[in-house]
Amino acid sequence: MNEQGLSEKEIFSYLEDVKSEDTDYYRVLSSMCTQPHRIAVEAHRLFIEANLGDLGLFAGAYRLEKEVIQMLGELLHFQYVEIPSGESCKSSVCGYLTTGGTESNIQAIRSMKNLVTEGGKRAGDVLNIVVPESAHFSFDKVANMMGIEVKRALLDSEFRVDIESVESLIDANTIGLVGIAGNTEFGQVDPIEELSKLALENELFLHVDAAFGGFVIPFLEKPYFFDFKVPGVTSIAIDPHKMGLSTIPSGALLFKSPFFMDSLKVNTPYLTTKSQFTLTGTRSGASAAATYAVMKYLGREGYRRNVQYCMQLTAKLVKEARELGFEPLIEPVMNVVALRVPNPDLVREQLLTKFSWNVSITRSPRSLRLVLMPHNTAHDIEEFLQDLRKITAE
Ligand code: 0PR
Repeated sequence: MNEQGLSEKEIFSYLEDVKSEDTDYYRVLSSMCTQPHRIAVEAHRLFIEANLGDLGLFAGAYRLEKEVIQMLGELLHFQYVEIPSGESCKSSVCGYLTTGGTESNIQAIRSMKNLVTEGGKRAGDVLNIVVPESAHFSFDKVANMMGIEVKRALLDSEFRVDIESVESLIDANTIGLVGIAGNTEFGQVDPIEELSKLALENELFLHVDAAFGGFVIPFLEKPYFFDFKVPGVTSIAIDPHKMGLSTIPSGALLFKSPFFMDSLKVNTPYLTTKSQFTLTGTRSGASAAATYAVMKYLGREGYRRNVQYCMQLTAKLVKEARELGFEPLIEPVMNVVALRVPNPDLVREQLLTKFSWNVSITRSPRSLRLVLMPHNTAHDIEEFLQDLRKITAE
């Protein structure tokens, strides 16, 4: 650090230079995040100093967090049950705003583990969870942090988890299952109802990772049962900072009842509140305000329009790619397309170096992965396909 402070002008001219190295999402087809909505940005600024790690000092931001959890609970069909003695929540749904899908997934599994090992039970057992092969790498962090074995079940030909494979992996040390509603690479939705049956039969928890799909699936024309309507689902991860158009960091973890969240409690003797069930201590109240504002501003209608727009781009991309001879691996379920092209790694590199397109690659099989977000336009898609054709014709 320099001894004497620099001038505001010097600092901001440097920051602006550096910012030019960042993307403004132009020609980005690889991201599940996007420009936050203007309303979210304004609300974020208004609550910039709010710390949800000390709820007593920031009662207003905390109220917004609770309202967001309530709205998300309604979106995800929680069953309302009044809990008179519940400490952390008044109604049956409860949860909190996390930094994103990674934290939500870690905490969901931590809650399973705490409930199963309460009072020193199962000491010495290596507990496990069964996740789809397509699970996000945040579950590798779970394994590493919590000493839980993460078993990966096979996928079917449509990249949904294969139920027989899940069943074959369940053993006496299995504590929970994970289903993904909108997997990262293909945008596919696992058969959550079948996972729910397995979970109920085997008395297991069922966490649904809807980090991406949570703000997409409820607004699709074709309904999928993936949320608290499905009886065995015990927790859901949903990220406002992805298709929810809020600011980063905005994730959310919802539990079916306070029973699950209470298992995460740690005493906080010197704070304005007695305990904390979050993973991080200091937490952004600005994110809560941003998410509250954009959800209120857009309403279901606004999110439906957003999803319709992205799905129209997706349909256009698939139709025009087919005309050029490129088939998608599956008929897209949401705004994620995995496109079969010859030599995808080379094509990806050339798209970037020659035409500044950012795309990503699926692991198995390797294909071009394209996420169609609100920052993309129909014109982008036409240009992208022209560039893809030039590269593959060489
Ligand atoms: N679960 C699912 C299904 C996800 O797709 C992701 C992230 C997570 C959990 C983890 O969420 P956080 O990253 O918020 O903790 N999926 C994207 C991915 O890994 C994240 C992303 C977003 C990556 C924008 C790049 C990017 O530019 O691809």
